[in-house]
Amino acid sequence: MTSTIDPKTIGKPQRARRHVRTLTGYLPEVDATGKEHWPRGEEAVWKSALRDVDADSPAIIKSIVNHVQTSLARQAYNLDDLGAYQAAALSVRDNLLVNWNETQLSYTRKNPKRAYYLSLEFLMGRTLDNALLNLGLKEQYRDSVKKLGFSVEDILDKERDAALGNGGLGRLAACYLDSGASTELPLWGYGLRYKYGIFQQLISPEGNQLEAPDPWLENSNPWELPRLDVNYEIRFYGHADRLGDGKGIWQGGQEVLAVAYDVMIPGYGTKTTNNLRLWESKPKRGFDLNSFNAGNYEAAVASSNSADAITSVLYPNDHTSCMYRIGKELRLKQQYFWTAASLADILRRFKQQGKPIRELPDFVAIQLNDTHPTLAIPELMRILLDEEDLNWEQAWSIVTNVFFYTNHTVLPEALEKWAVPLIEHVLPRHLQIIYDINLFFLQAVERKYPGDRERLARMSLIEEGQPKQVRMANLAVIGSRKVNGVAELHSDLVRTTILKDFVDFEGVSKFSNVTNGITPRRWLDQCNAELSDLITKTLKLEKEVWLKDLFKIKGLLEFTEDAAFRKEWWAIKQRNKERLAHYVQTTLGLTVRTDAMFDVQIKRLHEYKRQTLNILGVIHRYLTLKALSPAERKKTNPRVVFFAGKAAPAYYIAKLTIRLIVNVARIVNADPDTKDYLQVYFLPDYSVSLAEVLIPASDISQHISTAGTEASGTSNMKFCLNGGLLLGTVDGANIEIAEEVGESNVFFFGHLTPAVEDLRYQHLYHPVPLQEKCPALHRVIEQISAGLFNDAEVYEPLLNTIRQNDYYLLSDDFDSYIAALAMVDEAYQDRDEWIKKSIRTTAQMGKFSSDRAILEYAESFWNVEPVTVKKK
Ligand code: 26W
Repeated sequence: MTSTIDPKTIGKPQRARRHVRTLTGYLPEVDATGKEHWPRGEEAVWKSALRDVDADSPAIIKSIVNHVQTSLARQAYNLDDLGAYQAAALSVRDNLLVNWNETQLSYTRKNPKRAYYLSLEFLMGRTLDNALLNLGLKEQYRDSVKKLGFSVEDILDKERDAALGNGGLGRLAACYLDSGASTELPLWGYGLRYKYGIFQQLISPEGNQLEAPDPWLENSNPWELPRLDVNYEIRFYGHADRLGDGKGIWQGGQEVLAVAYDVMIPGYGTKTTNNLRLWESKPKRGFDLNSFNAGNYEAAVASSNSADAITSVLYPNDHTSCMYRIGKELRLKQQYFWTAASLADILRRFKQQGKPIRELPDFVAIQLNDTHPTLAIPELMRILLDEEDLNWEQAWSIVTNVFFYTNHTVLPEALEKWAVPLIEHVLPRHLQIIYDINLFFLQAVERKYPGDRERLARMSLIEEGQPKQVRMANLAVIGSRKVNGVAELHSDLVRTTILKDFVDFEGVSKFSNVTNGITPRRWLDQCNAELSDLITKTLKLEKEVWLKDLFKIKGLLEFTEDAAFRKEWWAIKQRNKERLAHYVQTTLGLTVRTDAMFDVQIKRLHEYKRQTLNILGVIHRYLTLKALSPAERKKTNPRVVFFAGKAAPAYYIAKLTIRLIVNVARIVNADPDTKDYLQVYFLPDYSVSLAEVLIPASDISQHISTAGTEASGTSNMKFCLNGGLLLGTVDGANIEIAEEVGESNVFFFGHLTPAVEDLRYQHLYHPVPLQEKCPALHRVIEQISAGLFNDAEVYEPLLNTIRQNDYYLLSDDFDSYIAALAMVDEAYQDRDEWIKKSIRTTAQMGKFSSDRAILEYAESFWNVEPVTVKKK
């Protein structure tokens, strides 16, 4: 990299320096008549050589074998499934690149307003199957690899998940990229290219979660395009001096290189192939030659190590922003590194149009995926003030018309706050700007609410205390044009609780809702091909028609009374259950009975999601079964309960819950009295790919968070789209699912949100002994304490969270939960009616397509329109 640095500029304040000779930066020269000039060489020669997408088997075989020879340097006799996967993936990638180039060129030509989705997480999962489906080439590739001696299913299985996310927020970002491309919106994603994704989860014999690194890049990644030509220098530390009128200068410190890697995002049934640009950190100068020559070898490599470390690993915390000091600084550097590189890249692309900077909001909309990218607000202010030389008002007006902020949780511990001394150390100029933003903001608040000190203190960007902290949510709100929650109830709670002061101050119109969605390509057509084919056959519609307009599956309703259709519908569910049983058999060596109801709860382990309530319900069922006579047991509904999910490594109580589930499973599954009526499984290492096996197999899925805590949930949508019924609380998107599919097809229980605060108050100031309040739960808890599931004392901390504060209201919801479970049993007895409920549920899930959600963002937030990429 050294060659790119012109020593003359060392130490002089620099905008994130750009070194760009980008393909996408090309602007075709047009003459007076508007006719484009071919840039170089003979146009005909180029045009005849340019390839198109290979859509027929012979061409596909040629391309795969070409990569076996030239990319893998292998032959037919030493090619295994992994090699076949890599060769097939490279050939599909070539097709994606053809469309990707055409798409970027169309955007450059048409210069539309673009949207950028800034997310610190993109939980993409596997790509090959999705790319084949979106290109409409799955069958061609199935035939081609078959002719080469491979099964497409086996090679698909060789791909590692790109697991660059923790859970809901990261997967939502991935679904939105698929929908952005499928609705032909000029939408790019910006994130980080972590060397290690979310940790691999292993479960020890005692039931402890162990974490192992996820070296997802070890077999190289065919789905990314290293863009060594696109890189920016990002500064940290150093010192900042004020120059007056809000301007300043930032110098010294450490500079790190941000290098781009592009991931192609193909749309479904369209040529549009958008881009996900992931940044990787590299030392600016390889390593510090001077210290090396001075014999100070540690120092020589230290700066490069610290540079590399920035994008080394994804933080595995989901909902808890509390971390150790060291971890905090690196997380802050990740957030600034990614937002600064992304903004520099966005501004470079905008500037190529030669338009004045004040028009930026007319051509660029930036969505902040939670508060993690909030530093983009002071960073854009810094660029506009210090480098574009705008005055404060001009700069602030541009900033507050470019950004849009989505909140994904109201849990207080998840709202990010950064210590002022830390920001001062790492980003001295940004702290100055944050203080200036706060000053002007509080002056405006004071003008509207003179003397209202509490309100000023609540709304301030700075939280007093030792140390002072910057409230990132407050900054995201005042720096954004629009703010939204991710489900109706959640957006209401955001307006009436955490951001109430800002609603009062700025007016409610700024605060709206966009209910989450899921892509029906991956979460129906890809993971449940049989059901997808049945829907296509039954609706007598091209698959492409209903998969791009999910409301069309409402047509299934009229087949509810069709017994033959119901038979096919149920047979597919049964085969999906056998596929899951096969997965458990091959990975855990355990035999799952498939003539039972499959009950599934899969999501991150968190007290508010109440996996603990589920396992306590399972123990209640077990004790009930034990108390029955063998004859009575025979009348009960065999049930198989599946759990899966990772706990943040430092989240002790969540890990205890996993241990309890694993040990209950061991005892219950081995109990001769009950093993034919109740089985429990904790499937390790939950991932997008495992969800694709679990979700089509569920009869019932559980979304049982304490009311008012789950912002939306998205797995609830995936289960219902695959004909699974929902057992849940009146929370998040469960409510809108029930509105769409009909309350009679959903099993609700538990207290409602408005009651939660009072109940918590009761617990604190008027506690009722558990054996009195909920004898059924008391019995279960005392059985655990008595050691029914071994090492009793281990679970006391978990049980005490219920005996004492019970902050998540398990003791208040237990009885209605058990009653709801009994309702489910009873409903399952009438299989025909159950299948009708399943059909009615799937048929009315149209609203929950992420296409609907992304078009809402485009129309009511970003003012961005679809761009048709012309066929060559
Ligand atoms: C600072 C640590 C941290 C990391 C991630 C705090 C908070 C988060 C995310 C916001 C947590 C998250 O994934 N939230 C989930 O977002 C989904 C997509 O909107 C919702 O469906 C889930 O209800 C919400 O819990």
